[in-house]
Amino acid sequence: MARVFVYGTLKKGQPNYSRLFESRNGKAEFLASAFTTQKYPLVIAGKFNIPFLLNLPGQGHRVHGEIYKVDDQMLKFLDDFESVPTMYQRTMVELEVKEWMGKTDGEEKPSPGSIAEAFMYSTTTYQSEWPTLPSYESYDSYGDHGLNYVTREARD
Ligand code: PCA
Repeated sequence: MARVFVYGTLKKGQPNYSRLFESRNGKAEFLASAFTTQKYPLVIAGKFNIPFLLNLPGQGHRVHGEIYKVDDQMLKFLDDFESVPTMYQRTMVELEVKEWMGKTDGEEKPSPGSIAEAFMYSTTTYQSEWPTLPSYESYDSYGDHGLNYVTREARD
């Protein structure tokens, strides 16, 4: 079992959320809403409007997202889906819990403001202009920016 922090298209209501709940991919369980303790640039880039969290701590915003508990099969599926290690790298991130909703197997529920750690899909290999793109605190594919994510199925 592992914890994964998602900030992009895998969040609830976003275009890839359903991948977390396709049983052939493995298992996932929502644990908490959270945000990064450090600031990072979260930009939307490329012709498919893909969200990327650039591994440049200190720039941008404290990024909001969701923590899921996943089994090994789902972690492998996500690594593959996110094209690790070429497109994204799976790194550890420190988070501040907003609201813990999930089970904790006997332990006390982490309270709002407590610190948690999880994997996330960030990128260390990006184009030089990406850090100058607008950065977002909370990703929404359907936001005012008009940069709707282009799903895999819709790419040619
Ligand atoms: N999927 C991963 C990384 C960016 C994306 O769109 C996520 O939601 O965290």
